[in-house]
Amino acid sequence: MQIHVINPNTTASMTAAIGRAADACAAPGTVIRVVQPSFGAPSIEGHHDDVWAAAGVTEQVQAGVVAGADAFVIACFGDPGLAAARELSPGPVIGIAEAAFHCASLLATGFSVVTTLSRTCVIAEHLVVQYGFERRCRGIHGTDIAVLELDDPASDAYARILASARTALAHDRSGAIVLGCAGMADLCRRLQAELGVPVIDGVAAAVKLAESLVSLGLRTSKHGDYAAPLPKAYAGLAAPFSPRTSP
Ligand code: 2AL
Repeated sequence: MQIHVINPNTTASMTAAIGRAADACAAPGTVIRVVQPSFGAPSIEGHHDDVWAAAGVTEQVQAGVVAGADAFVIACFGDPGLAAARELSPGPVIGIAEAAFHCASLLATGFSVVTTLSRTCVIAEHLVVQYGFERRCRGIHGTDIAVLELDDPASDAYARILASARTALAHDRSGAIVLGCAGMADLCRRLQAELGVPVIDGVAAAVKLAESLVSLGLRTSKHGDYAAPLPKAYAGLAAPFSPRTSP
């Protein structure tokens, strides 16, 4: 099976790190193809970045469908473009935030999210409500670590994330930690060992859920709003993204 893992930002080193995290958890027989959009922001840290990331995701899903992807993972914690990607793809599309919320809820009655800049907390908060996890998510903690700091081995990001997770566990009545950025994937095991509670990296969670759904023969429902977008000619900058024929 072929899973396309989309890093919605344009930082190649982060795309490579996400690819390593996906490869590390993929089952034998799963081929991971890690891709990034041809345009957009170097990191997704706000609503404006998010809009361009969503468009970039649709670019990569359109290309991936043609290339024969069985499933897609959107490897950014805002799950940019998730619903649009599900319209475009016959196979499952899994966002790392939604995947992590589901996995955390199977392991603890409540979870806390530890994320990057405080300004991104509201994006996670909106997703919690949209996905119906209000009763499970007990707190969302910004660390004020910029996404690309996570890419820098010399930064003190690990220590700050660990401290924030300890605060969350002490005050939120939560039993698990969800990591709120794809760039935190390689910190997951070490954090879990030190914290002694389940720590969920959405990239691994999404890859394993995508594999499971494909193995079960399950695909995105095309009955209703995830039906293929109606064919029409988009104008200007959006013209190359015009939906043509149903997949
Ligand atoms: C992210 C993420 O996962 N990738 C990115 O560029 N921004 N999330 C976040 N909360 O900052």
